[in-house]
Amino acid sequence: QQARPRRIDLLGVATASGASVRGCGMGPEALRVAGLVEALMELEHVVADHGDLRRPQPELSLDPSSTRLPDERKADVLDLAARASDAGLAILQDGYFPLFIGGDHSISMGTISAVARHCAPKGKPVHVIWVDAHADYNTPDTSPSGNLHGMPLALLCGETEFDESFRGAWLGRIDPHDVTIFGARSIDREERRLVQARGVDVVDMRKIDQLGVVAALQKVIDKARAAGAHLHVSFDVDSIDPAIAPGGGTLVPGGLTYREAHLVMEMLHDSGLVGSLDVVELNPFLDHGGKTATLMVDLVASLFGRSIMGEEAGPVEFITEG
Ligand code: 5AB
Ligand code: MN
Ligand code: MN
Ligand code: MN
Repeated sequence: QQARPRRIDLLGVATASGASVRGCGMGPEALRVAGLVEALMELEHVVADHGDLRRPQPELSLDPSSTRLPDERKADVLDLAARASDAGLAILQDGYFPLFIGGDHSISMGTISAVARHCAPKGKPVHVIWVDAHADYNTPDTSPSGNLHGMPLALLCGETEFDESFRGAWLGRIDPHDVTIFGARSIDREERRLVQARGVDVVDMRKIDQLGVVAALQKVIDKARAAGAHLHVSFDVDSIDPAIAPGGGTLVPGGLTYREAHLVMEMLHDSGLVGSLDVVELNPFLDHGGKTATLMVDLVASLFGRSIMGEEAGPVEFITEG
């Protein structure tokens, strides 16, 4: 184990190819402008910014009015997922903490693949906490929209309704039992059937309302700790209530409050189990003066040890190699 300061490797994936609403390709830059690197450095972490992966010719030939999935968009998503997976794997194998910033949520096909590929040979279990208004467990067959940002979990969990073109060497696998969807309040009918059939743990907003966010999250942390798992946090900005996080393309009312979201990050920090993080779906074009970007920077800072009473409170260790 290794105490702070920690080396955090930032990798942007500047794409909206998995979404029908354009703009979240600008997410990585907005997070930087909002002070992401400075916030982490202020906590005495060392940050290495790898810049952004992007398609060779951004958005040039995409038809913005098309909501079904054109082949070109799919090719883009797969290309970026493959590159994010390889880059993320290299960061993990160097023993550093990969902080992936999106980009739409299809990038997690690659980022979580990296984690799975890193952990599997070592026999290290993985637990994914998917903080999101949505379940993102559609397949091309069940999806009402055809948008790949609604499908990453199903792909990663090995649903068969994906054609062979998805199955490159970059694709890692996770067990549906090692996934917790946290904060959900909009799940499609067929998608819900699939999630239930596979035994994915869904902590929906009603459960959070009833149990309280602390008890709800503690169960997830306890499960990950008991398994000795690498905990990957995939944080979709639309998990937060749209009133305080308007910068997203698929907003749903009734999300996490400011304090609930911070408490989630603070508790995840204190758990010492988190080994990788995605921050996705931030759409600066829809944001109000950087409000959502700034909130996300503050939430990431909470995950990396910022606390109201100073840096000493609670354990400050993350899992490391070996
Ligand atoms: B997000 C919807 N379930 O599949 C679909 O923002 C929305 O990454 C997906 O969570 C939202 O199109 C994807 C209706
Ligand atoms: Mn999502
Ligand atoms: Mn979402
Ligand atoms: Mn979204």
